[in-house]
Amino acid sequence: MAFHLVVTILLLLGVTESHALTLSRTKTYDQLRAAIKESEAAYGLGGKVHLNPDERQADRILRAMKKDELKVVDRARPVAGMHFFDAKPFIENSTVFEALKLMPKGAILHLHNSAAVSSSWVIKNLTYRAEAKLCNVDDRYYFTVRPLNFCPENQTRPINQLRKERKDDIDTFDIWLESFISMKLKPTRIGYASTDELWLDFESCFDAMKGFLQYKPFFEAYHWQLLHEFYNDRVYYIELRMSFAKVFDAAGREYGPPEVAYLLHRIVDDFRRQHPAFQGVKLILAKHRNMTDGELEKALQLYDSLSTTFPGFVVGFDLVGQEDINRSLKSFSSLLVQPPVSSGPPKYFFHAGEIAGYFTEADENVIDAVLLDTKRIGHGYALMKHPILWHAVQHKQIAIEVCPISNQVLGLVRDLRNHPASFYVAQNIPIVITSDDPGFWDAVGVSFDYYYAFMAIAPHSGLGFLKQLVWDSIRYSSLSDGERQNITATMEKQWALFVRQVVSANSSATE
Ligand SMILES: *[C@@H]1O[C@H](CO)[C@@H](O)[C@H](O)[C@H]1NC(C)=O
Ligand SMILES: *[C@@H]1O[C@H](CO)[C@@H](O)[C@H](O)[C@H]1NC(C)=O
Ligand SMILES: *[C@@H]1O[C@H](CO)[C@@H](O)[C@H](O)[C@H]1NC(C)=O
Ligand SMILES: *[C@@H]1O[C@H](CO)[C@@H](O)[C@H](O)[C@H]1NC(C)=O
Ligand SMILES: *[C@@H]1O[C@H](CO)[C@@H](O)[C@H](O)[C@H]1NC(C)=O
Ligand SMILES: *[C@@H]1O[C@H](CO)[C@@H](O)[C@H](O)[C@H]1NC(C)=O
Ligand SMILES: CC(=O)N[C@H]1CO[C@H](CO)[C@@H](O)[C@@H]1O
Ligand SMILES: [Zn+2]
Repeated sequence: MAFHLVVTILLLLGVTESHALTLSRTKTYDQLRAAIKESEAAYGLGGKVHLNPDERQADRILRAMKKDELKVVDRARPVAGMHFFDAKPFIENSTVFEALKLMPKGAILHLHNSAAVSSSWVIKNLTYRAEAKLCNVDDRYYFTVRPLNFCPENQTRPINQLRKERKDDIDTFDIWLESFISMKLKPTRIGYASTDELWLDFESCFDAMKGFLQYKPFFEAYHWQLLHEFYNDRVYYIELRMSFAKVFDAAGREYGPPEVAYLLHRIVDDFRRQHPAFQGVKLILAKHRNMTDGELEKALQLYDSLSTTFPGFVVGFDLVGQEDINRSLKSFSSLLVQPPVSSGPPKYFFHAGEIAGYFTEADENVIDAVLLDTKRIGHGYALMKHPILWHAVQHKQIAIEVCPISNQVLGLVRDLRNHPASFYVAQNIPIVITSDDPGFWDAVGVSFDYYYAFMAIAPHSGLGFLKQLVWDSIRYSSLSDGERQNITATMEKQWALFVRQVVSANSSATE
């Protein structure tokens, strides 16, 4: 719309009553109102994206679908405002979701390997294998293959044997197994669990899963499935956070971090041979933040050697875990600024501000992340409270890795229409949409997170917003120039195909 209308709005918002009166005589109320809406849409994330004629048609169709869907439901309980555990069957029924599943999503930039694969696959596949065992100690259960040092041998049993004993009720048995690695099946699901309670359950899922991923055949099958689930969800590239825990094989041979990196590299290569459109995976070394200075030093040295051995494959460093009750980034800052390694500080991809506010130093982790020159911020949920930082983040083009369902499941926000990413979208602060740990909450891939981004976080958005998110996921990745060229070529083809699919699925909604 005409530039002078924008100027009018700005004047109107800043000027005196008499000015406003004059203006309202020259422009009708409705015109000004429409101009405000239009200017806001153009200002926010995706507002300046160019759409070709096909895309404009797909945009109209998507907006019509969205409007239908937001209108049809019970207005007191719109799906976009529901908790994912309750909303999932409705989302799966949605035509918007159908379209989002078809959409090529570029890159996934925030994902933890041991929580990435759907829990149902882990149960239906890994626990049915002969080597799978369950250890029970202190009222807790751990999947494993070989005896764990904290679990007496007489408390470790083959899962198939246990399952046989329940032959009358295998479904219940399998759901019980799944409850060790699914937040949806934990007691905290019901009621008003505190952050600490939710995180205890969440960490228990990682603890339960760990033993399986240390066994080479399981490690390989699991990561193959990971690539498969994300590729099926139209993801072409992944930056995967992992701890590089040791792996052992059937003969008892142990594989240290470099060999684990090599194993994964081979799995990805094999997958790419079968799926040439898939660009690949890069790894971010992610260690639990409950460390001593000495342990952090070792972790930084490990990163140094891995990134030297695997340049372009091991590309970053991160600290993970519940922020408010653990050490702050500031408490580590001198080591992080000047690590005791020859090649200088790593590229950082810090989790920071995944927090509602607990009045600890860790509340300010976002400040330290930016000072430590983080390339992206994991979650950045608390960024909204730091005006200097949102300007810095915009200026330095530090993307916020937004994980809507994760934030909901871990209790930061109940209704995703209230997620601070709405503010980042309105302010055109760069974000990417990603899924964090989908396997632990009965999601798969990243489409469910895109659903909430589109329906709850940016309810007035259309195809331009989605296009911006998808292309930004490549822009803010660690891909090299050559790799960028290749994935861009793939994405352009897939995107055009997607747009045509949307248009042809509904040619009636054209204007
Ligand atoms: C999904 O859609 C079908 C057909 O419209 C309907 O019968 C079913 O109840 C819906 N399920 C949910 C969970 O909305
Ligand atoms: C697990 O998955 C692999 C490959 O996806 C398949 O070959 C194998 O048969 C499955 N195993 C079980 C027990 O379902
Ligand atoms: C398991 O073995 C330990 C000794 O190693 C013994 O003290 C304990 O009672 C045994 N537990 C069961 C359930 O048999
Ligand atoms: C830190 O966290 C890891 C992962 O949860 C755990 O294995 C380890 O025991 C913890 N260490 C301390 C000192 O709490
Ligand atoms: C890009 O793709 C071509 C053709 O598949 C391949 O030969 C080349 O190595 C790729 N470049 C990079 C940097 O991956
Ligand atoms: C086309 O869009 C309308 C809403 O504009 C929707 O009701 C209808 O189900 C869509 N048809 C198809 C085939 O998707
Ligand atoms: C040093 C410290 O505070 N460590 C805590 C980090 O968080 C875990 C739970 O996630 C606690 O068990 C540690 O005590
Ligand atoms: Zn995370």
